[in-house]
Amino acid sequence: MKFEVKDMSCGGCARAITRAVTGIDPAARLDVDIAAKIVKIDSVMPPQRLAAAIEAAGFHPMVNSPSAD
Ligand SMILES: [Cu+2]
Repeated sequence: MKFEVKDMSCGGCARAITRAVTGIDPAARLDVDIAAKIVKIDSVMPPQRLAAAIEAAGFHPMVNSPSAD
């Protein structure tokens, strides 16, 4: 699952997002690219749950689909 998080701007944001996601799925693996504003998540949780957790941390994730630009 890949999200674009445009309002993520620093390591603090990345940590907050990581905490939010591992809060709902402790086994989740994240790959955060702050410069590209992309968060890749390997998790058993459905995408909408992951997005909701990121939103609850104060960010605005968008599903990054390769077919939409
Ligand atoms: Cu930040």
